[in-house]
Amino acid sequence: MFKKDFFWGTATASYQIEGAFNQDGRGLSVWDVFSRWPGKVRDGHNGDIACDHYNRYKEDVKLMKELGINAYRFSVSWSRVLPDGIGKVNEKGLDFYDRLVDELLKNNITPFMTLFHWDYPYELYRKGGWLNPDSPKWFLEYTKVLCDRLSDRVQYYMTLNEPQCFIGVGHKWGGHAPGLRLSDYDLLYAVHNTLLAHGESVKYIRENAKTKPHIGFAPCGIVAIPSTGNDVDAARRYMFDNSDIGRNAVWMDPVYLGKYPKEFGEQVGNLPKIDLDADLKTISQPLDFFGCNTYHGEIVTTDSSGNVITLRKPVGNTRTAINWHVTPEVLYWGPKLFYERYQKPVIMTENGMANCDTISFDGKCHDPQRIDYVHRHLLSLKKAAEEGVEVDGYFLWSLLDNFEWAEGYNERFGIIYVDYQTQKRTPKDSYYWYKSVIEANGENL
Ligand code: GCO
Repeated sequence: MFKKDFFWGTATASYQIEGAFNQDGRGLSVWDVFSRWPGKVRDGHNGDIACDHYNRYKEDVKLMKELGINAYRFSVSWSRVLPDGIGKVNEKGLDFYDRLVDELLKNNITPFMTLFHWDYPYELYRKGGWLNPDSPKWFLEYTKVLCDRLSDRVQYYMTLNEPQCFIGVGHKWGGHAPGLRLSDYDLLYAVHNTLLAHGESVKYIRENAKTKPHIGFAPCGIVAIPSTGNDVDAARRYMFDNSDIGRNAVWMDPVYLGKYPKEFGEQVGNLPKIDLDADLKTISQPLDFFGCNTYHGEIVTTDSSGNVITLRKPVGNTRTAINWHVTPEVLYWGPKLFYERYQKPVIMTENGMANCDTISFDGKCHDPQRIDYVHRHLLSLKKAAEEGVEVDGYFLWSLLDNFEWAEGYNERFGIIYVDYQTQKRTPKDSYYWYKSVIEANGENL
Protein backbone atom coordinates (compact mmCIF):
# COMPACT_ATOMS: atom_id res chain seq x y z
CA MET A 1 0.00 0.00 0.00
CA PHE A 2 0.98 3.63 -0.36
CA LYS A 3 1.84 5.68 2.73
CA LYS A 4 -1.06 7.68 4.17
CA ASP A 5 0.47 11.07 3.31
CA PHE A 6 1.41 10.02 -0.23
CA PHE A 7 1.57 12.86 -2.74
CA TRP A 8 -0.96 12.27 -5.51
CA GLY A 9 -0.30 14.88 -8.16
CA THR A 10 -0.16 15.96 -11.74
CA ALA A 11 2.71 17.70 -13.52
CA THR A 12 2.98 20.43 -16.14
CA ALA A 13 5.61 22.87 -17.41
CA SER A 14 5.49 26.61 -18.11
CA TYR A 15 6.28 26.67 -21.83
CA GLN A 16 3.99 23.72 -22.50
CA ILE A 17 0.80 25.19 -21.00
CA GLU A 18 1.06 28.91 -20.15
CA GLY A 19 0.98 30.65 -23.53
CA ALA A 20 0.92 34.46 -23.04
CA PHE A 21 4.41 34.39 -24.56
CA ASN A 22 4.57 38.18 -24.93
CA GLN A 23 2.03 39.21 -22.29
CA ASP A 24 2.81 41.36 -19.24
CA GLY A 25 6.50 41.80 -19.95
CA ARG A 26 7.61 38.18 -20.41
CA GLY A 27 11.00 37.91 -22.14
CA LEU A 28 11.81 35.43 -24.90
CA SER A 29 12.97 31.91 -24.15
CA VAL A 30 15.03 29.71 -26.46
CA TRP A 31 11.85 27.74 -27.21
CA ASP A 32 10.07 30.87 -28.48
CA VAL A 33 12.87 31.26 -31.02
CA PHE A 34 13.59 27.58 -31.75
CA SER A 35 9.92 26.81 -32.43
CA ARG A 36 10.03 29.44 -35.19
CA TRP A 37 12.88 27.68 -37.00
CA PRO A 38 11.34 25.98 -40.04
CA GLY A 39 11.13 22.22 -39.53
CA LYS A 40 12.13 22.11 -35.86
CA VAL A 41 8.63 21.61 -34.45
CA ARG A 42 6.06 19.43 -36.23
CA ASP A 43 3.53 21.50 -38.18
CA GLY A 44 5.32 24.68 -37.09
CA HIS A 45 3.55 24.72 -33.71
CA ASN A 46 4.81 26.90 -30.85
CA GLY A 47 3.93 27.84 -27.28
CA ASP A 48 2.60 31.33 -28.02
CA ILE A 49 -0.88 30.37 -26.80
CA ALA A 50 -0.59 26.72 -25.69
CA CYS A 51 -3.37 26.11 -23.11
CA ASP A 52 -3.55 29.81 -22.20
CA HIS A 53 -2.97 28.70 -18.62
CA TYR A 54 -1.50 32.09 -17.75
CA ASN A 55 -4.99 33.56 -18.15
CA ARG A 56 -7.00 30.47 -17.19
CA TYR A 57 -5.09 29.23 -14.14
CA LYS A 58 -8.04 29.64 -11.76
CA GLU A 59 -10.19 27.39 -13.94
CA ASP A 60 -7.37 24.86 -14.09
CA VAL A 61 -6.81 24.89 -10.33
CA LYS A 62 -10.56 24.29 -9.91
CA LEU A 63 -10.20 21.20 -12.11
CA MET A 64 -7.26 20.08 -9.93
CA LYS A 65 -9.38 20.54 -6.84
CA GLU A 66 -12.21 18.47 -8.31
CA LEU A 67 -9.67 15.83 -9.31
CA GLY A 68 -8.66 15.56 -5.67
CA ILE A 69 -4.89 15.84 -6.08
CA ASN A 70 -3.03 17.02 -2.99
CA ALA A 71 0.04 18.22 -4.92
CA TYR A 72 0.70 19.95 -8.22
CA ARG A 73 4.03 20.14 -10.01
CA PHE A 74 4.47 23.23 -12.18
CA SER A 75 7.49 25.04 -13.55
CA VAL A 76 8.34 28.73 -13.61
CA SER A 77 9.12 30.54 -16.85
CA TRP A 78 12.52 32.07 -16.09
CA SER A 79 12.13 34.77 -18.75
CA ARG A 80 8.65 35.68 -17.49
CA VAL A 81 10.18 36.51 -14.12
CA LEU A 82 13.50 37.88 -15.40
CA PRO A 83 12.97 38.92 -19.05
CA ASP A 84 16.73 39.17 -19.62
CA GLY A 85 17.47 36.18 -17.40
CA ILE A 86 19.22 38.38 -14.85
CA GLY A 87 18.82 41.95 -13.68
CA LYS A 88 15.41 43.60 -13.66
CA VAL A 89 12.54 41.54 -12.30
CA ASN A 90 9.25 41.61 -14.22
CA GLU A 91 6.88 42.14 -11.31
CA LYS A 92 3.79 41.15 -13.32
CA GLY A 93 5.48 37.88 -14.22
CA LEU A 94 6.44 37.12 -10.64
CA ASP A 95 2.93 38.10 -9.50
CA PHE A 96 1.48 35.35 -11.68
CA TYR A 97 3.35 32.66 -9.73
CA ASP A 98 2.48 34.38 -6.48
CA ARG A 99 -1.21 34.15 -7.41
CA LEU A 100 -0.89 30.59 -8.67
CA VAL A 101 0.70 29.45 -5.40
CA ASP A 102 -2.01 31.20 -3.39
CA GLU A 103 -4.74 29.59 -5.54
CA LEU A 104 -3.21 26.16 -5.00
CA LEU A 105 -2.88 26.60 -1.25
CA LYS A 106 -6.45 27.96 -1.04
CA ASN A 107 -7.50 24.61 -2.54
CA ASN A 108 -5.27 22.53 -0.21
CA ILE A 109 -2.94 21.60 -3.03
CA THR A 110 0.78 21.53 -2.18
CA PRO A 111 2.84 23.40 -4.78
CA PHE A 112 5.86 21.50 -6.16
CA MET A 113 7.89 24.12 -8.00
CA THR A 114 10.35 23.28 -10.78
CA LEU A 115 12.65 26.23 -11.30
CA PHE A 116 13.81 25.28 -14.80
CA HIS A 117 11.96 23.16 -17.33
CA TRP A 118 13.83 23.91 -20.58
CA ASP A 119 12.58 27.46 -21.41
CA TYR A 120 15.99 29.10 -20.98
CA PRO A 121 16.10 32.92 -21.34
CA TYR A 122 17.09 33.81 -24.89
CA GLU A 123 19.19 36.78 -23.73
CA LEU A 124 21.32 34.45 -21.60
CA TYR A 125 21.61 32.01 -24.48
CA ARG A 126 23.03 34.91 -26.51
CA LYS A 127 25.67 35.31 -23.79
CA GLY A 128 26.74 31.69 -24.13
CA GLY A 129 24.07 29.97 -22.11
CA TRP A 130 25.23 26.92 -20.14
CA LEU A 131 28.70 27.26 -21.71
CA ASN A 132 29.29 30.57 -19.97
CA PRO A 133 31.14 30.11 -16.64
CA ASP A 134 28.76 32.70 -15.16
CA SER A 135 25.72 30.49 -15.93
CA PRO A 136 25.62 29.02 -12.40
CA LYS A 137 25.57 32.55 -10.99
CA TRP A 138 22.73 33.49 -13.34
CA PHE A 139 20.68 30.54 -12.11
CA LEU A 140 21.47 31.50 -8.52
CA GLU A 141 20.19 35.03 -9.17
CA TYR A 142 16.98 33.57 -10.57
CA THR A 143 16.69 31.21 -7.59
CA LYS A 144 16.99 34.15 -5.19
CA VAL A 145 14.08 35.98 -6.84
CA LEU A 146 11.80 32.94 -6.56
CA CYS A 147 12.95 31.87 -3.10
CA ASP A 148 12.69 35.36 -1.60
CA ARG A 149 9.16 35.87 -2.99
CA LEU A 150 7.63 32.38 -2.68
CA SER A 151 9.46 30.36 0.00
CA ASP A 152 7.08 31.58 2.70
CA ARG A 153 4.48 29.33 0.99
CA VAL A 154 6.39 26.96 -1.32
CA GLN A 155 8.22 24.12 0.42
CA TYR A 156 8.89 21.63 -2.38
CA TYR A 157 11.44 22.48 -5.05
CA MET A 158 12.98 20.80 -8.06
CA THR A 159 15.84 22.81 -9.51
CA LEU A 160 16.14 21.29 -12.99
CA ASN A 161 13.92 19.14 -15.19
CA GLU A 162 15.62 16.49 -17.29
CA PRO A 163 19.13 17.82 -17.97
CA GLN A 164 19.60 14.71 -20.11
CA CYS A 165 17.13 16.38 -22.49
CA PHE A 166 17.92 20.07 -22.33
CA ILE A 167 21.68 19.38 -22.50
CA GLY A 168 21.60 16.11 -24.48
CA VAL A 169 18.83 16.79 -26.98
CA GLY A 170 19.22 20.59 -26.85
CA HIS A 171 23.00 20.90 -26.95
CA LYS A 172 24.37 17.61 -28.36
CA TRP A 173 21.85 16.23 -30.83
CA GLY A 174 20.12 19.53 -31.65
CA GLY A 175 16.55 18.23 -31.66
CA HIS A 176 15.39 20.59 -28.89
CA ALA A 177 16.08 24.25 -28.17
CA PRO A 178 18.54 25.85 -28.57
CA GLY A 179 19.30 23.31 -31.34
CA LEU A 180 23.07 23.10 -30.77
CA ARG A 181 25.47 20.29 -31.63
CA LEU A 182 28.35 21.04 -29.31
CA SER A 183 31.65 19.19 -29.32
CA ASP A 184 32.11 16.58 -26.58
CA TYR A 185 34.64 18.96 -25.06
CA ASP A 186 32.17 21.88 -24.86
CA LEU A 187 29.48 19.51 -23.55
CA LEU A 188 31.67 18.81 -20.52
CA TYR A 189 31.43 22.50 -19.59
CA ALA A 190 27.67 22.58 -20.26
CA VAL A 191 27.09 19.54 -18.02
CA HIS A 192 29.37 20.82 -15.28
CA ASN A 193 27.92 24.34 -15.27
CA THR A 194 24.39 22.92 -15.18
CA LEU A 195 25.22 20.83 -12.12
CA LEU A 196 27.00 23.77 -10.47
CA ALA A 197 23.87 25.84 -11.06
CA HIS A 198 21.84 23.12 -9.36
CA GLY A 199 24.18 23.07 -6.37
CA GLU A 200 24.26 26.85 -5.95
CA SER A 201 20.46 26.92 -6.14
CA VAL A 202 20.01 24.18 -3.53
CA LYS A 203 22.49 25.90 -1.20
CA TYR A 204 20.64 29.22 -1.41
CA ILE A 205 17.21 27.68 -0.87
CA ARG A 206 18.47 25.58 2.05
CA GLU A 207 20.00 28.64 3.74
CA ASN A 208 17.34 31.25 2.93
CA ALA A 209 13.92 29.65 2.50
CA LYS A 210 11.39 31.15 4.88
CA THR A 211 9.79 27.75 5.53
CA LYS A 212 11.42 24.30 5.74
CA PRO A 213 12.37 23.40 2.17
CA HIS A 214 12.25 19.93 0.64
CA ILE A 215 14.54 19.98 -2.36
CA GLY A 216 15.26 17.61 -5.23
CA PHE A 217 15.55 17.68 -8.99
CA ALA A 218 13.73 15.86 -11.80
CA PRO A 219 16.14 14.07 -14.14
CA CYS A 220 15.06 11.46 -16.64
CA GLY A 221 15.08 8.15 -14.79
CA ILE A 222 16.58 5.78 -17.35
CA VAL A 223 15.46 2.32 -16.21
CA ALA A 224 16.57 -1.19 -17.14
CA ILE A 225 14.30 -4.17 -16.51
CA PRO A 226 16.17 -7.43 -15.80
CA SER A 227 15.19 -10.04 -18.37
CA THR A 228 15.43 -12.76 -15.70
CA GLY A 229 16.09 -12.89 -11.97
CA ASN A 230 19.79 -13.36 -12.82
CA ASP A 231 19.95 -10.03 -14.63
CA VAL A 232 19.49 -7.58 -11.78
CA ASP A 233 23.17 -6.72 -11.78
CA ALA A 234 23.01 -6.24 -15.55
CA ALA A 235 20.25 -3.71 -14.90
CA ARG A 236 22.42 -1.88 -12.34
CA ARG A 237 25.31 -1.81 -14.83
CA TYR A 238 23.07 -0.52 -17.63
CA MET A 239 21.64 2.20 -15.40
CA PHE A 240 24.78 3.35 -13.62
CA ASP A 241 28.07 2.02 -15.06
CA ASN A 242 28.57 4.59 -17.79
CA SER A 243 29.54 8.18 -18.59
CA ASP A 244 26.73 8.73 -21.06
CA ILE A 245 25.06 12.14 -20.67
CA GLY A 246 21.85 10.54 -21.90
CA ARG A 247 21.67 8.13 -18.94
CA ASN A 248 21.62 8.48 -15.13
CA ALA A 249 25.02 8.48 -13.43
CA VAL A 250 26.59 11.56 -15.03
CA TRP A 251 23.78 13.62 -13.50
CA MET A 252 22.75 11.70 -10.36
CA ASP A 253 26.09 10.48 -8.98
CA PRO A 254 27.65 13.97 -8.59
CA VAL A 255 24.43 15.23 -6.97
CA TYR A 256 23.76 12.34 -4.58
CA LEU A 257 27.20 10.69 -4.25
CA GLY A 258 29.51 13.68 -4.75
CA LYS A 259 31.43 12.12 -7.64
CA TYR A 260 31.19 11.73 -11.39
CA PRO A 261 31.42 8.35 -13.08
CA LYS A 262 35.17 7.64 -13.40
CA GLU A 263 35.71 8.41 -17.08
CA PHE A 264 33.52 11.51 -17.07
CA GLY A 265 35.17 12.80 -13.90
CA GLU A 266 38.62 12.45 -15.45
CA GLN A 267 37.51 14.41 -18.51
CA VAL A 268 35.97 17.21 -16.45
CA GLY A 269 38.99 17.25 -14.14
CA ASN A 270 41.24 17.88 -17.12
CA LEU A 271 39.34 20.99 -18.18
CA PRO A 272 41.22 24.25 -17.57
CA LYS A 273 39.93 26.48 -14.74
CA ILE A 274 37.92 23.72 -13.08
CA ASP A 275 38.42 23.00 -9.37
CA LEU A 276 36.71 19.63 -9.47
CA ASP A 277 36.87 18.82 -5.74
CA ALA A 278 35.46 22.21 -4.74
CA ASP A 279 32.83 22.08 -7.46
CA LEU A 280 31.65 18.60 -6.47
CA LYS A 281 31.15 19.85 -2.92
CA THR A 282 28.85 22.56 -4.30
CA ILE A 283 27.06 20.15 -6.63
CA SER A 284 26.38 17.54 -3.93
CA GLN A 285 24.39 19.72 -1.57
CA PRO A 286 22.17 17.36 0.45
CA LEU A 287 18.75 16.72 -1.10
CA ASP A 288 15.56 15.58 0.54
CA PHE A 289 14.14 13.27 -2.11
CA PHE A 290 14.98 11.48 -5.34
CA GLY A 291 12.71 12.69 -8.11
CA CYS A 292 12.70 11.30 -11.62
CA ASN A 293 10.64 11.15 -14.80
CA THR A 294 10.15 7.64 -16.19
CA TYR A 295 7.89 6.53 -19.02
CA HIS A 296 9.41 3.34 -20.43
CA GLY A 297 12.56 1.26 -20.21
CA GLU A 298 14.93 -1.32 -21.70
CA ILE A 299 14.98 -5.07 -21.03
CA VAL A 300 18.54 -6.19 -20.28
CA THR A 301 20.59 -9.33 -19.87
CA THR A 302 24.24 -10.28 -20.51
CA ASP A 303 25.78 -12.00 -23.50
CA SER A 304 28.16 -14.97 -23.33
CA SER A 305 31.07 -12.58 -22.65
CA GLY A 306 29.24 -10.96 -19.73
CA ASN A 307 28.52 -7.74 -21.59
CA VAL A 308 25.21 -6.04 -20.81
CA ILE A 309 22.88 -6.17 -23.81
CA THR A 310 19.38 -4.87 -24.39
CA LEU A 311 16.71 -7.19 -25.75
CA ARG A 312 14.13 -6.30 -28.37
CA LYS A 313 10.66 -5.97 -26.89
CA PRO A 314 8.37 -8.92 -27.58
CA VAL A 315 6.80 -8.71 -31.04
CA GLY A 316 3.55 -6.76 -30.80
CA ASN A 317 4.43 -5.16 -27.45
CA THR A 318 1.99 -2.35 -26.70
CA ARG A 319 3.13 1.11 -27.70
CA THR A 320 1.66 4.53 -26.98
CA ALA A 321 0.68 7.12 -29.58
CA ILE A 322 4.16 8.66 -29.46
CA ASN A 323 5.48 5.17 -30.22
CA TRP A 324 7.04 4.54 -26.81
CA HIS A 325 6.82 0.96 -25.55
CA VAL A 326 4.63 0.16 -22.55
CA THR A 327 6.91 -1.49 -19.97
CA PRO A 328 5.16 -1.02 -16.61
CA GLU A 329 7.87 -2.83 -14.65
CA VAL A 330 9.96 0.34 -14.95
CA LEU A 331 8.06 1.76 -12.00
CA TYR A 332 9.14 -1.21 -9.90
CA TRP A 333 12.78 -1.56 -10.99
CA GLY A 334 13.45 2.18 -11.28
CA PRO A 335 12.39 3.15 -7.74
CA LYS A 336 13.98 -0.05 -6.37
CA LEU A 337 17.41 0.50 -7.94
CA PHE A 338 17.48 4.29 -7.55
CA TYR A 339 16.53 3.93 -3.88
CA GLU A 340 19.17 1.23 -3.38
CA ARG A 341 21.88 3.47 -4.87
CA TYR A 342 20.93 6.95 -3.64
CA GLN A 343 19.08 6.17 -0.39
CA LYS A 344 16.51 8.97 -0.71
CA PRO A 345 12.70 8.78 -0.67
CA VAL A 346 11.51 8.39 -4.27
CA ILE A 347 9.00 10.69 -5.93
CA MET A 348 7.94 9.88 -9.50
CA THR A 349 7.92 13.47 -10.77
CA GLU A 350 6.55 12.35 -14.15
CA ASN A 351 4.85 9.30 -15.65
CA GLY A 352 2.08 9.08 -18.21
CA MET A 353 1.33 8.38 -21.85
CA ALA A 354 0.38 9.92 -25.17
CA ASN A 355 -2.90 8.65 -26.60
CA CYS A 356 -4.96 9.25 -29.75
CA ASP A 357 -7.61 11.05 -27.74
CA THR A 358 -10.72 12.58 -29.25
CA ILE A 359 -14.09 13.86 -28.12
CA SER A 360 -16.67 11.16 -28.88
CA PHE A 361 -20.28 11.60 -30.01
CA ASP A 362 -21.32 11.61 -26.35
CA GLY A 363 -19.13 14.67 -25.74
CA LYS A 364 -16.74 12.67 -23.57
CA CYS A 365 -13.14 11.59 -24.06
CA HIS A 366 -12.76 7.85 -23.56
CA ASP A 367 -9.13 6.91 -22.97
CA PRO A 368 -9.04 3.30 -21.70
CA GLN A 369 -5.46 2.96 -22.91
CA ARG A 370 -4.32 5.68 -20.53
CA ILE A 371 -6.23 4.15 -17.63
CA ASP A 372 -4.61 0.80 -18.38
CA TYR A 373 -1.15 2.34 -18.67
CA VAL A 374 -1.35 4.31 -15.42
CA HIS A 375 -3.00 1.38 -13.61
CA ARG A 376 -0.16 -0.99 -14.53
CA HIS A 377 2.53 1.54 -13.63
CA LEU A 378 0.94 2.35 -10.29
CA LEU A 379 0.73 -1.37 -9.47
CA SER A 380 4.48 -1.59 -10.10
CA LEU A 381 5.15 1.45 -7.94
CA LYS A 382 2.93 0.01 -5.20
CA LYS A 383 4.89 -3.27 -5.32
CA ALA A 384 8.14 -1.37 -4.82
CA ALA A 385 6.61 0.48 -1.87
CA GLU A 386 5.35 -2.76 -0.34
CA GLU A 387 8.84 -4.24 -0.64
CA GLY A 388 10.32 -1.42 1.42
CA VAL A 389 11.21 1.31 -1.08
CA GLU A 390 10.32 4.69 0.40
CA VAL A 391 7.91 6.02 -2.21
CA ASP A 392 6.57 9.47 -1.36
CA GLY A 393 4.64 10.51 -4.43
CA TYR A 394 3.45 10.15 -8.01
CA PHE A 395 2.88 13.01 -10.47
CA LEU A 396 0.91 12.02 -13.54
CA TRP A 397 2.10 13.69 -16.74
CA SER A 398 0.02 15.61 -17.53
CA LEU A 399 -2.93 17.56 -16.14
CA LEU A 400 -3.70 19.05 -19.56
CA ASP A 401 -2.96 18.14 -23.15
CA ASN A 402 -0.15 20.53 -24.01
CA PHE A 403 2.75 21.52 -26.26
CA GLU A 404 4.84 18.36 -26.57
CA TRP A 405 8.08 20.05 -27.64
CA ALA A 406 9.27 18.95 -31.09
CA GLU A 407 5.94 17.14 -31.63
CA GLY A 408 3.95 20.32 -31.04
CA TYR A 409 0.28 19.68 -30.18
CA ASN A 410 0.19 16.39 -32.07
CA GLU A 411 0.63 14.32 -28.93
CA ARG A 412 -1.93 14.37 -26.14
CA PHE A 413 -0.57 13.43 -22.67
CA GLY A 414 -3.27 15.06 -20.56
CA ILE A 415 -6.00 13.58 -18.40
CA ILE A 416 -7.93 16.66 -19.46
CA TYR A 417 -8.62 17.12 -23.18
CA VAL A 418 -7.84 20.62 -24.48
CA ASP A 419 -9.64 21.88 -27.59
CA TYR A 420 -6.96 24.24 -28.93
CA GLN A 421 -9.48 26.12 -31.08
CA THR A 422 -11.70 27.06 -28.14
CA GLN A 423 -9.50 26.29 -25.10
CA LYS A 424 -12.37 24.18 -23.75
CA ARG A 425 -11.22 21.71 -21.12
CA THR A 426 -12.92 18.25 -21.06
CA PRO A 427 -11.87 15.83 -18.31
CA LYS A 428 -11.14 12.44 -19.87
CA ASP A 429 -12.30 9.11 -18.43
CA SER A 430 -8.76 8.77 -16.98
CA TYR A 431 -9.35 11.96 -14.95
CA TYR A 432 -12.30 10.34 -13.17
CA TRP A 433 -10.45 7.06 -12.80
CA TYR A 434 -7.40 8.81 -11.28
CA LYS A 435 -9.78 10.68 -8.93
CA SER A 436 -11.09 7.33 -7.65
CA VAL A 437 -7.53 6.03 -7.15
CA ILE A 438 -6.60 9.13 -5.15
CA GLU A 439 -9.73 8.83 -3.01
CA ALA A 440 -8.78 5.22 -2.20
CA ASN A 441 -5.08 6.08 -1.76
CA GLY A 442 -4.39 3.41 -4.33
CA GLU A 443 -6.17 0.64 -2.41
CA ASN A 444 -8.52 0.07 -5.37
CA LEU A 445 -5.72 -0.66 -7.85
C1 GCO B 1 9.86 15.20 -20.42
C2 GCO B 1 9.38 16.50 -20.07
C3 GCO B 1 7.94 16.76 -20.37
C4 GCO B 1 7.38 15.99 -21.56
C5 GCO B 1 6.83 14.64 -21.12
C6 GCO B 1 6.36 13.84 -22.33
O1 GCO B 1 9.90 14.37 -19.51
O2 GCO B 1 10.25 15.03 -21.56
O3 GCO B 1 9.59 16.74 -18.69
O4 GCO B 1 7.98 18.13 -20.64
O5 GCO B 1 6.34 16.71 -22.16
O6 GCO B 1 7.81 13.88 -20.52
O7 GCO B 1 7.43 13.67 -23.21
